[in-house]
Amino acid sequence: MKSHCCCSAAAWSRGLVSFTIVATSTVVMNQRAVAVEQAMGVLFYQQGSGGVFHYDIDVKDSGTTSVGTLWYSWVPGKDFLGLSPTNLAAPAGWQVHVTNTGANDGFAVQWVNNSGPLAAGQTLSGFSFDSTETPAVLMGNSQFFSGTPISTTFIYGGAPFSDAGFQFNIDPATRLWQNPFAALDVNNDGLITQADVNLVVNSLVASGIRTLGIPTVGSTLPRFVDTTGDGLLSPGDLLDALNQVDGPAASPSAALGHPLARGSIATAAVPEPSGATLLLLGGATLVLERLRRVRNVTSLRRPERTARRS
Ligand SMILES: [Ca+2]
Repeated sequence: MKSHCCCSAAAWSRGLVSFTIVATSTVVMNQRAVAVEQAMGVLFYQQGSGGVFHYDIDVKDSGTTSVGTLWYSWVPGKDFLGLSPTNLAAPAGWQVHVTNTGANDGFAVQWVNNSGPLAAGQTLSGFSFDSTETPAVLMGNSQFFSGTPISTTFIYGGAPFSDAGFQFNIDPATRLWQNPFAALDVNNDGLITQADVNLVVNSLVASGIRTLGIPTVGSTLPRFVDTTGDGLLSPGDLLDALNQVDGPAASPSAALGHPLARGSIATAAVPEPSGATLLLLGGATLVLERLRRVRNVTSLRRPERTARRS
């Protein structure tokens, strides 16, 4: 009996443990099953002629569901832009049109996907339009609905009104030359590679160290060349890009001698670089070396990098 009792107690105990595990798993599964419809975006702009600005939205699906509709400057029943945008464009697989419900309503831009929505975690650009409304105006409130920001935006997982939607704001960019979702992805292809380093080097060679200012339509500079986000095209941008491409195990000196880095400088230069550009590149490299030494001495590298080198 005693033994039987012990077995019963053990079995009961195992049952309790099993029950606890099952209950815990159910909770975790329920937590995982909760879908999050969410997005974030930035409105980039370039100044054109005649007071026209070219606007381009970069949007990221920051939730766990897809994005099939992007409706800028809108909530159900209300459109917030003061003027009807022109020169509408859309990424491949998306259709675009302006929405407006009458004289007492503003305007909005609706993009709807028709070939495969934006997946969770992915980013997409190319949602663009032109307008004579300035970035400062688009940063403010609607003239049609006081107190509501023009930047108010909605997404839906599929077609418009296909679910509850998610409301957020897409404001004009404050870092006009920096990739908002991956600062080192200069060419915005979703990867951080030698190609990004090459773009920074090319830009330094072609344009020199300079203040970037407001982008203009037709500018030949890469849109996201300012990896540091300080509004300058400088060797600091090159330092940022090289550090990432070289990887965590590279020492400062090895990084400078990295085949990819040297190759980029050699092959990225304009066909016949002038003495001035060579001087600039040399200066940039010296500044880069100095910055690297400072970072090394002051142990600014992340702890895990130091651990991997030792
Ligand atoms: Ca890239």
